[in-house]
Amino acid sequence: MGQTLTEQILDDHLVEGDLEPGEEIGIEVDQVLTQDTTGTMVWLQFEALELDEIQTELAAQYCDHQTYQFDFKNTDDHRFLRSAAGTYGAYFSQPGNGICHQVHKENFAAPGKTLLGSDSHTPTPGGLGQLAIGAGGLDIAVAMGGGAYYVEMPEVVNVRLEGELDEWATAKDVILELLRRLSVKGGVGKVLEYTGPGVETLSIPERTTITNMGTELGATSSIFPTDEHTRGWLEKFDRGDEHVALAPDEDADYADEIVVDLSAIEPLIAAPSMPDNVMPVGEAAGTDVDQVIVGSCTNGAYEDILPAAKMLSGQQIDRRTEMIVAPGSKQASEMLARNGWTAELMAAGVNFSEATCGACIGIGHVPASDSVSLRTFNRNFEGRSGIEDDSVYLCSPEVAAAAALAGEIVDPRDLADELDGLEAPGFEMGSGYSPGYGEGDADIIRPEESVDDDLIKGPNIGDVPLKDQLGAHIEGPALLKMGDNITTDHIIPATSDILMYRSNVPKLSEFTLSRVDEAFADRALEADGGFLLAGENYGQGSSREHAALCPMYLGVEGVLARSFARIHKANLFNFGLIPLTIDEATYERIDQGDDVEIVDDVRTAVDQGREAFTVRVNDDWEATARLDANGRERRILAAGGKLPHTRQQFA
Ligand code: MIC
Ligand code: SF4
Repeated sequence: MGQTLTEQILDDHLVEGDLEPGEEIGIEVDQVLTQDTTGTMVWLQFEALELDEIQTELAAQYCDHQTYQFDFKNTDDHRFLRSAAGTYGAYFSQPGNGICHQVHKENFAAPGKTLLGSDSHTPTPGGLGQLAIGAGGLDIAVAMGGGAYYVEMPEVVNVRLEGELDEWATAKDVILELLRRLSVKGGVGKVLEYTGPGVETLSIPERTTITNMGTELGATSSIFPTDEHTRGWLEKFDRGDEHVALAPDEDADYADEIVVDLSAIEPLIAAPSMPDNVMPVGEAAGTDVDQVIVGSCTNGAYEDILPAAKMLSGQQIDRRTEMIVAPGSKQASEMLARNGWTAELMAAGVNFSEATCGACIGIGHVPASDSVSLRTFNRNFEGRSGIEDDSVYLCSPEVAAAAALAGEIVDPRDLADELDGLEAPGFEMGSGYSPGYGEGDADIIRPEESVDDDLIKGPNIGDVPLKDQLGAHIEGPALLKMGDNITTDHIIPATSDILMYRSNVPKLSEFTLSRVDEAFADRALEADGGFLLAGENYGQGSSREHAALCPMYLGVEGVLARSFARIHKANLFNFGLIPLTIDEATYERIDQGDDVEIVDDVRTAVDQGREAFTVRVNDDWEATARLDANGRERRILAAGGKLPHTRQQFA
């Protein structure tokens, strides 16, 4: 039986296990990427592992999330990151050079290689045939030290693309269509592999919009085969020699097949406040729009912004609406400027942001109260834009530009009928990129150009807290009862007032779950132990390990949930918190404040590989909770987390 493309790449990198879905495999990591908000912990952990230099082929440190440096703490973080990259041998992308996924795609993404990144949208270069996976920071630190990355062998699903996109339909609508069909849980444990005759109709920026947002499906990764589009993209950056022909075997065996007829795709929109709340744009038409933003790691390429620029050229945006363009990289900004589009957009009334994540996590351009914001981003979780009760819609640049012109949500096809001369902009590849990270690139410091050989730690850079080894007895209150699909944005928000403490865990912990219950952190500290209680898909969204680290710091011992999101579950193990799965009846019956005791000798049960644990509630009734963990995860849990465990191993 032939192999899927995913299996081929995994096979090439396999160091442990068999490619059996559901079984754990260990893979060699060729490249790592990290960014400013997860990177500080990565390097502190790398330092704690007492290693001298990075062992992967390439490591890249980006400064992209908080580039406005509102507070010296952010600037201290950036200086620390530059010093760490220089000291240990990573490329350093300066603040303002762009969002990690876009800059990596331009400079380093390499077909057939593996990439591990401390950001959940790391799968973006899957559009170039790279097998890229998002993970917690500690997993990145260990991989940089030469350790394998362990992950459950995913099921590989064939997403067969047929036909060709019609006018006004875009790659963004393809991934929104998949979210509509599969939901934010639909990709958990899966790699989505795109095949079929529709593939060749999509350019690299279009493919990477799709692979980027596969994360919103919960997928482990998403990948396209390579072809002349891939070669052409690499050539634009003087990297044509990195092209590798990649395709699944003809008799590859997929776990499942999803057929998407591109010609039937129409303009879609994800309504507040989940990326899978998808509907045809027409169904939301007529809603007044206060703010429009085009950009982010999903739609921030030059080619993504170009259609909006063409639509707005010579026009004026509606007086009710503010519009911002936030390019994904400085390269994209430069191309817009060189080709005259910046001036066109400005004349139409658009404001420009530097190339940053910014507004995507509520840093700048926070919507007004009780207002509607339309964004070409990938996430619209409630409150993420920086204001509670926000109303954020996700859509393509075309739909965004149409709304800016009309002042309300409108199907661009209807607007084109109304407005004389508004034509479908189509998709056009850019030319005239400046070549990537070679000598003379002002914004990327190559390892050999480093200006640092020691870590520079400002007063905000703290230590990595550690947990004791797992003991025999765990008991404590159910500290907080939560519903389904709780995101890591709920657990540790990323807004600017909080983000500056990512390298200061004691301070950051004060904000733990504050979006759900402001009193949580105090209650947890006081209880000094206890559990979190949650519904399905607990911890979806961001890869931020702080969502496990901070509860650990507050004394939380474990999470009882109906199910877990992949990266967050790994982060819970990494910081020594026990993730237990419970059934619906048990979830319904436990109330916040109830006393929960694991009856078994937990340490022995974990060591012996036991799956079923008995929990006793209020000393009154009992239920079964399950620990779904392999031997490695159990050893990590027993050691009190991955850092102590890895130190033992490296020693
Ligand atoms: C996000 O989109 O939520 C982030 C901010 O990029 C996170 C990383 C972080 O929390 O620092 C992610 O996607 O992993
Ligand atoms: Fe940045 Fe938003 Fe992309 Fe996360 S999803 S990397 S915050 S642009």
